[in-house]
Amino acid sequence: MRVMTERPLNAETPTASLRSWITDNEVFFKRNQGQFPDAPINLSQWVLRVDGLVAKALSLSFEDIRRLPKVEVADTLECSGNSRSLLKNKASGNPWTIGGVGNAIWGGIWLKDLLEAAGLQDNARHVGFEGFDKPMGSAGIKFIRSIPLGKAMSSTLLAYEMNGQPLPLKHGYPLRALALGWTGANCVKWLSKITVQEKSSEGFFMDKVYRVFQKGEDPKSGEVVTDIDIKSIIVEPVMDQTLSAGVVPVRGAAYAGEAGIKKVEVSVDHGATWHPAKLIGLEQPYAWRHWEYLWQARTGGDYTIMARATDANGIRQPETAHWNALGYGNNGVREHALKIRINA
Ligand SMILES: Nc1nc2c(c(=O)[nH]1)N[C@H]1C(S)=C(S)[C@@H](COP(=O)(O)O)O[C@H]1N2
Ligand SMILES: [Mo]
Repeated sequence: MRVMTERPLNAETPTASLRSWITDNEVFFKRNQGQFPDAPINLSQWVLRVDGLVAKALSLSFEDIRRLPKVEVADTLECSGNSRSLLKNKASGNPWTIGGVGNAIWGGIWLKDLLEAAGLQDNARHVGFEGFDKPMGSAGIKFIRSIPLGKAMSSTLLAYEMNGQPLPLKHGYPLRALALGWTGANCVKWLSKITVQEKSSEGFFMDKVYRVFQKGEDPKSGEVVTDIDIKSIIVEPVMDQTLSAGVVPVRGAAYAGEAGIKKVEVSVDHGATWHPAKLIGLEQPYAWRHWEYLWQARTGGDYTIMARATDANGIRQPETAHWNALGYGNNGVREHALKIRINA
């Protein structure tokens, strides 16, 4: 993996590992604001508290969680800051290239089942999540996030398995939230408490970051980063690769959060003309779709390859990314262009 920082651990999925539909747990990108526990906590001591605007607060053991109906769903998880380093205008934050993303099959329970067991009060509007990782840095702020009740009740999972294995320590053992199709920041790891609230949560991780704003603007005036926008990445060939003339497979993945993928097109002439790519591999809600275009490269020279995806609602990736101060959601077609050389 390409490690950007060791403490806290921030590392991206290697490009070669983005070629398979399932991203192996070992190479799945790791994004942390704080220090995760050194060793798995003792399951018999772990408790999940559900409180706030509920009829009856709950304290659940891991066994209680395991006794609820299990579901397995695919979800492509992407960090809000993925592809930040590819922006022409630099934005501060971890210098992700394209590897702040991965796809896994997550096993767990629907958050809805827990919330229904606790019973919602009439003024319930948001659901807050708290993890037990240790805050880092002088500010010492806990990673607390909330999502709107609608998302919590419709499509949010509490996962204890990742690709058929117990949720790995670095990915939130023993239990994490997954707001399906939403960026990683909405998916709190090492869950200890779930609180039903009238208002969204407050604090650094809600108000200062994970919002789309321009330099000089109050971060809080910006929209909260939620659903992942339509995007495609090229995973084959790679930047600056030299290839021989002939059939050059161009392959990648496209994803759109809660929406499906309608089509992907590829250009090998810097965006002048576009060719339909073939959608390949598995198709599942909330999961990326792999695609390929078999390019007949006849003439030697330098080429710029680009991919652009359109989601099921007909929304196409922007030609260039919508810049914002923290560089979130870079899904620009040009920002993801590859330069390669063909030898005749
Ligand atoms: N408790 C806690 N949950 C967290 C974080 C964190 O620092 N602490 N980071 C978030 C961010 S910004 C992302 S992108 C995802 C990354 O999940 P992963 O490390 O399993 O890939 O976890 C999210 N959940
Ligand atoms: Mo993130």
